[in-house]
This record gives sequence, structure tokens and C-alpha cells, in this order.
Amino acid sequence: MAAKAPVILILGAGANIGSNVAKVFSSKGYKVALVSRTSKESENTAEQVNIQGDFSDPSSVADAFAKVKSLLGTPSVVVYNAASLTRSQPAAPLAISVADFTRDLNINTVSPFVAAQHAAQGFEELPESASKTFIFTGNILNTAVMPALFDLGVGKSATSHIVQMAATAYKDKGFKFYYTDERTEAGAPAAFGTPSGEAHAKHYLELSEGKTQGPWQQTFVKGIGITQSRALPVANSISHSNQRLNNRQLIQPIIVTGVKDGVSQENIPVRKEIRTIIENHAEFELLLLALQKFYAEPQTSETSYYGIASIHGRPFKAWNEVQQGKGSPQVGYCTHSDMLFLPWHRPYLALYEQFVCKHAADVVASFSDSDPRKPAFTDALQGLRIPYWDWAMDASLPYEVVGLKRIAVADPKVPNGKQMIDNPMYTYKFQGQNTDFPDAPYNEMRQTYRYPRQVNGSYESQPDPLNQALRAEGGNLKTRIYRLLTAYKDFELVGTSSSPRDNNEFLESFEGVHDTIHGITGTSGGQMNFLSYSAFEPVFWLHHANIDRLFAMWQGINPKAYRFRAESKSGTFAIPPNTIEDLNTNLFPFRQSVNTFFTSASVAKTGTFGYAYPETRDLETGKRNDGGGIMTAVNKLYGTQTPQGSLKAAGHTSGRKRTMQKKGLKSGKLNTTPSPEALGPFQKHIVDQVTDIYNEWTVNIKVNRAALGESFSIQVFLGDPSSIDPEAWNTDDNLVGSHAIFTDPGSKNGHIVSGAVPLTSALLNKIVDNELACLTPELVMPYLLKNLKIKVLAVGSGTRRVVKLEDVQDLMIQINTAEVTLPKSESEAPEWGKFHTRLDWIDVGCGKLTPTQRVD
Ligand SMILES: [Cu+2]
Repeated sequence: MAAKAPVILILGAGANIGSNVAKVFSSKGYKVALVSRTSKESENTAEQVNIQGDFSDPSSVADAFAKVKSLLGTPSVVVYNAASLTRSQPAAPLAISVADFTRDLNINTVSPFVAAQHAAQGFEELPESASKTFIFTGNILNTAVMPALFDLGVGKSATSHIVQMAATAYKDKGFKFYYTDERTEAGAPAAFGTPSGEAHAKHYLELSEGKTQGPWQQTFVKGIGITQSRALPVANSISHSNQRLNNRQLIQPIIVTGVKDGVSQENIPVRKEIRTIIENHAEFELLLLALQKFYAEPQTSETSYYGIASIHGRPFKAWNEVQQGKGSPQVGYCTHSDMLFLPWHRPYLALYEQFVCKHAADVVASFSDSDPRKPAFTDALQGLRIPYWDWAMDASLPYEVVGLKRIAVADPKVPNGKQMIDNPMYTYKFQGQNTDFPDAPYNEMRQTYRYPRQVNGSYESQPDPLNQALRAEGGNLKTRIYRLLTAYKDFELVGTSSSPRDNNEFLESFEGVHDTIHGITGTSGGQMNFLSYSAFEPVFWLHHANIDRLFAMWQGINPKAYRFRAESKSGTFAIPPNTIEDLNTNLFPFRQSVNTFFTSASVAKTGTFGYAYPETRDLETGKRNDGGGIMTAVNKLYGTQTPQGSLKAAGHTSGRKRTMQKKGLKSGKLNTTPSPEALGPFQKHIVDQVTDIYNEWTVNIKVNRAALGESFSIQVFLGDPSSIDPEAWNTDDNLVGSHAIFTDPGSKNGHIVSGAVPLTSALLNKIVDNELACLTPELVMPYLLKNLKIKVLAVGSGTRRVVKLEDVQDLMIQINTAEVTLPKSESEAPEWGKFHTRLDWIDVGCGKLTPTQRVD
């Protein structure tokens, strides 16, 4: 037969949906067959036939197929649009008669089954290019229970099962089966108001034009359609309103799965350090191309980059239908200054990874089969996971992340072709005008910036000052992380900067160190410096993957210590203030299934989301279950350049021989531990030669998180900063280290947070410089009281502002020492013994007894 016009068969041809579908398909050149009880064959035309049929008798469906085939040909699109309902008494829905129930079930399920059956038989006969689409007009009732509509719901549920099964079973043949469900923007079922015939027709045409099976369940909104990625079609189309469906009515919300590609019994792919990924060209380019696609998704989609970033803070709207808590503040979902800080970010990163890898799969699929690079990219996809940035190992950011605005990557459309793209690691550019950001300066920034400065009224990132500031903090970061991994055994201490801290000993936390990275990368008004904006910045994800890794390593070292019970002080968008939280508290808005959320307990293993880290892979796959493997890695990565590692190694070198070499061996930065060679001549004055114990020195800090109503940095110096210009303090020679407070513009979340700045490396440098003889309190305390300076810088706005200490609410410091025994082997941690308070808590802000004023 010569090419004929395609045929659409519409079963149940009402005045609204049926006639609109007929009109739209007819305008596209289809011949139309309409079947209903009232169709009049006398009105047939050459383009449209009307067939009489009553679907309470399923055999009428077979008759209709036979007739349309003889009159117009085999239909390539079949729409089942008939429905029947016997209303029930909500209080006694089971009271309807068997006859009514049976008739309605015939119309709602048995006849659609016969239609699907005949449609599939017909599709077998059609040429490859034919549409082969079966569409069932459904509504919300396949998942929502409404007693008055009970028998219609039975029918919709059963038929949705038929559609779902057929969509899977016939996918490879190119047959498509869909269940549609129109909603209002608020997510309410449109079918119970006035379903839009036009919207159905438009959507049905799109489905018929699709080349392959999309999600079988098609929930759509008039004028919006299914706007997000077809893999997860539902929640976004109903995300624009504050009116929400309750959870029971939700269909196919976004479930956090992570990525399972490449996971087997013996292997879990690892997230790699960003510098390792950069070395593997296929992997890095795949990541860049995937991010480029991810960034291009419309910001209105909940699974776009913007949509996922906006879970963390701005624009403070419900995501994935998870409501604002009763009495919850107007903030994002992220849990900071809160015990859920570490576990919450784990499913958050897994969600991000899930979509990065989905876009990566699309990138790989877009390579032509003849492209010789395709196998390498296919390989890279198998183990692809998001990278982490190990700033404790090397605090600077690689040039490919921080310095390149444009970057060369493969062009999948041209075999062996290359293209220049905007580097997605460098910035995220917001789409169109953004009304989601009320706070200056973010309301006027059209992209994200790091350590920005203003030039002629516009912003620009400053890669070099950023890397200099990061490197200047490097020794401090390394020591802080090494302490957390080796000395801290209690999750309530490491988990958050605001845990109950009536102790004077362990005031550090992963969150506290994390804040410092936010503070530096976001210096002078970069997005990283404020909670509500930070997740839009690409470096956020690199940074948080590292925090998650350190958390996983800590869990491996302390296998039984992951438990807590504490109060959420400020609360989040979904968690009201003063909620008691423990391992079973829901990590909103991350769903584990349609109706359940992940908890700290259920995210305990990273394998749950299909990834591990180089240091924890053996633990996740069960190859070894002692913490030893991790501790060896920790010692190697960080330990060698801490006081413990360097003093240990210095004990093995023959110090005397090296005395002459000590000049030039200094690192240059006060917080970088001097090398074993430099420490060699002094080791025996510092470390007890019998017990291997030395004094580890710390400045502990407490401060009100809302002290300045913006993010700020507390900087510790030995001696005054050499420059009067605070812009230069980040890299000042006398800087020991800084502790950042990471909060929101105008934040009133006033509770006390704490942190710790290690002093030992700086003091060791002073010993090497012959300014101090050893680490005993008799010598060190007078030195500190004379030289220790605390400075506070507000870093939120465009310029760094020095704040008078008395204007910083609740700023307290304390100095202590711990008796630390050097590690005995490469696989062991140093031992932290007795603590001694050397300067008890003083209120720095009151101006009394401040170390800067007190001279002993
Ligand atoms: Cu963060």
C-alpha cells in the first residue's frame, strides 16, 4: 500500500477531551475514528468516521477496531477516554450494587484492556515509522483514595497497572503506553473541576510524537505540561504553588536513589578527588558536559541544577511537596548549627549526583557510534561519581575550577570534534531575571562569584587572592581535620558547631572547619558566604563532597559512635525550632520512597547511594571492617604534616647533624607545621623522651552565631597583623588561623557556636625561629598573653570590615593544652590525654582581661 494518512482511534468521544483530541490530530493529517454510544455513522466524512459502541460491553471494542480497520486502516494512535462512576456514600462505599460495580469496571478497565490488546496487535502490523501510541485518560485516583469515587478509583488503578506493565513489556518494540492525569498548578486533580480538552489534546499529540516510551504515568498541568526531565516527571509540574497535595495523594515524587551504575557485589565506584578527575580527560570532560546540560534545565524544574540548589536556602519554598513545618522559620531545608548537619547533606549530595550522572548518560548517548571516543566516554560513565575537593590535603583550588572561564571539551556531535564551552566549574549563570533573591548583593549578581571584587560596578571572581588565602589557611585546615579524625570520638562533638559544649576540651567540629571554607571562598560577598545562596555556587558541591567523605572516614574509624540526641535550636524550613532530633529524625525533603524519608540511620552507609571514597571503599564493600585501613590513610594524607607526625619523624632524624640546615626549611606560613628536619634539633626539648608526650596548644572560641547579622571571620594572630589593610589579613605572615561563622544576611538565629584554632604549629615555628624554647606553659603562656591577637572581620558585604571586639556578642575565648602521646605506628592515632585549662573563658567583647590587653 502507498503511504496512507495515519489513523487515530478515540474510544469514548465526549464533547471536551474527545473532540479536542480529534481536532488537533486531524489538523496534523490524521484520519479520525470516534467511538461513543451516541455516534452517528450518517455523519461520516472522508476524514472522520463515527462508530457506535457501548463500552459496558467489552466486545464492542473489538467491533470498533474491526470497523475502523476496514474503513480507514490500522490505528497508530489509540486513545481510551471513556469512564463511568457510581457515586458511593463516603461512610459506606462498599454498599454499591454488584451490577453497578461490574458495569463500571467493564467501562473503566475491561474495555481499556481489550483496547490495549487490539492496539498492540495492530501496532505489530504497522511500519516502523508509525507512532504506535496507546493513551488512557486517567486521573489522580490510581493513587489517591476518595471513598465517594471508589468504583472509578478501582477502575483507574487497575488500568494504570495494565498501562505500566505494557509500557515496560513492549518498550523494546517501540510501542508506547501512557496513563495521563491532568492537575491544576496547585496539584489538585483537574478532572474534578473542568478538565481541559485542549491541554489533553496538546499533551496527547506530544506523546504520540515521542520516539520512545517516556514515563508511563504522565501528570501534567495545562499550559505547563511536563516541564522537567522525563525520567521523573511529576512533582515539578505542580511545584509552583504554595497549596500542596498531601503526601497520600502524591504521585511519583522525586526519590533519592543516588547512582547504581557500576555497583556490584565486590565493587562500589568511588568519588574521586577533583585533581584526580581532571587528570582523566574523558571523565573530566564528561563531568563538564553533564554539568552544562544540568545547568541548562529550566530553573522552574525541581530537578534542574537551580531547583536542587534551591533546597538548601533561597527561595524558601516547598520542594518535592514537602511542607513548611508548623512554626518553622522562613529559611531553607539545610540543617546547619544542628546535629543533622552531616547526615542531611549526604542524601542531598546523592540527589545532585543522581542528576549529574543522568545528564552524563545523555551526553554519552549523544556521541555518534562512529566517534572513536565513544568507548572511552562509555567507560567513564560506568564509574562516574561527583568529585570532592580535599582542601585539607591541598587547600588551593585547581586552575580548571577556579581560573578557566571557558574550557575545551569534546563535541559529541562531531567525531573527534572539540568545542569551547562556559566552564561549569567556574560559575553558575542564573537564567533570566531572578526575583528569588532579595538580599544585596545577590539580588544584582547574574552568576556566582568567588572572593569577588567590584570593577566599574560589576563583580568579578578573584582566583589568585582566593588561592592565596586558602593556602594561608592550609596548615590550620590540615591540623583541624587530623584532630577531628584522630582525637574526637563522640559524634555529638564532631557533628555540629553548636552541640552541647559544657566541656572545655573538644570544641572543634566538621561543621566548624566547613564554615571556614565557606568563609574564605565567599570572602567579600561571594555566594559561598551565606547559607541561603551557597548551594548555587559550583564549589559548594566539591566542598560538601569532601565534608561527606570526612564524615564517612570518621564513621569508619569510630564504628560504634554514630548516635546522638539533641535539640534543633533554630529549626529549618521543615523542622520547627526546638525539635528533639536523633538518628530516626526525618531528613526532609529527601524521600526514600513515596511516603518515607531518609533518616540519619538510613544514610549511615554511603553504599546506600552507590558510592564510596578511596579511603572507605573496603569498608563499604565489606573487604575489611577494622578502622585501620582508614587511619593509615589519614596519617599519610594529613598526619605527616601535623605536630604529631612531624615531631614523631623528627625523633627519628638525627637532629644535631641537621642544625645547620634549619634555615630555609621553614614553610613560611605560621600554621604550617615545620618539617622534621627543622624540628630535629628541638625535638628532645618538646617531647618527653620517655613517654613520647608533648603539649598540644589550642585557642577555643565561642560566639553568638547571630552576633553580626551576617557571616564573619574570627582571626587569630601571633603579633599584630603586619598590614593595616584587613584585605591583606587572610595571607598575613602572623596569621595563625581563622574560624568562620557561616550564617544568613540579617540572621537572628542567636545561639552559641564554638570552634578551635590549633596553636601548636605556630608555636613550633616560633621555636624553630628561636623565639621560644619549648612548649611548656611557663614559657608559652606569657608569650601568648603578650602576642596573641584576636581580630573579627565581617565578610558578608563587598568589603571586609573590621569589627570592634566589644561589638561582637558573646565572643569568648579559652586556651588549653592537652597531653598528647605521639602515634606509635603508621596505622595508629596519637593519644589525647589530660587537658589543662591555661586561660579560662574570658569575654573578649567586654574588653576585660583580653589577651591583647593583658600583659603579665
Ligand atoms: Cu555548607
